[in-house]
Amino acid sequence: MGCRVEYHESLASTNDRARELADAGEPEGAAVLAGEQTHGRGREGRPWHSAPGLGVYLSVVLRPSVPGERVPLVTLMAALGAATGLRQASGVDVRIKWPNDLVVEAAGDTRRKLGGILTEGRAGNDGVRDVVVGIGVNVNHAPEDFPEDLRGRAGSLRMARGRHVDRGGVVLALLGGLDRWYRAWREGGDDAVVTAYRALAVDLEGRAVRVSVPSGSWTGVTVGLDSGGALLVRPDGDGVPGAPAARVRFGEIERVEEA
Ligand code: BT5
Repeated sequence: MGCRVEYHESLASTNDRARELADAGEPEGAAVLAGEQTHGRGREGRPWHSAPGLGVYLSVVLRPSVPGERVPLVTLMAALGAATGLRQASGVDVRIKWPNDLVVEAAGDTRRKLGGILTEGRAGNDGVRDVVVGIGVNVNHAPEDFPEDLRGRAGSLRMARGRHVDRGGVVLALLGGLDRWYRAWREGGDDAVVTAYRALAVDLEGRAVRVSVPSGSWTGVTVGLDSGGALLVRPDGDGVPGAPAARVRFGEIERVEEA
């Protein structure tokens, strides 16, 4: 990872630039970094607030030889790589909220999101052609650096650790973590990733959640993560004993108060 790293002071989105590099035939592991993004994005076109000079905005080109249905595992692999790298580099207890959020638990049951993963894959004639993995991490933000609507739920490594964190070190830790878990995935398969992911994830079991997918939203209780990386959720009101849980392969999960 990071065999070649391209740095830009400002980009619309590092994922877009990495896509261009993939199109130009750059090798796997080529990376793009930006000091700020003017149109940083999350999943489903949601915006990613990318303040200049405070965060890390990184995208990497991957070319895994897998069928399209295994691309969601890339998100889990990258979240795991990012979380392990950040834990090592900062000492902060970074956790993963399924599927792609990097979070820290703060005092008083508040949880703050300090990073996220955006995976964009493209199909070729024979499986996946390339995948761009984008990682955004809030590094040295203070609460007032976030727009008002994010202030109560966004955090940074600095807020969690109580002092300034070197962004260069964060970049190296992210590339190192990604490298390690991408290799582990290719050599050990989905199991290796899913097992380690479970150990760092929050709310995988016994948590009342709202599941939002493009077709609508519903509530239930989490019962685990299956071997393919899908979240298992038992829908509320599902009174049939032993009825199988729903397999949620993508979507948005929010905690809800238990009735
Ligand atoms: C994500 O999406 O969490 C994926 C974010 C990926 C960003 C990286 S930066 C490098 C690369 N280039 C890009 O253009 N993107 C990637 P999602 O799970 O959809 O979460 C988006 C939601 O997170 C927003 O709707 C906000 O509620 C919240 N959010 C936005 N900016 C945030 C920030 N800086 N910190 C914490 N939360 C934020």
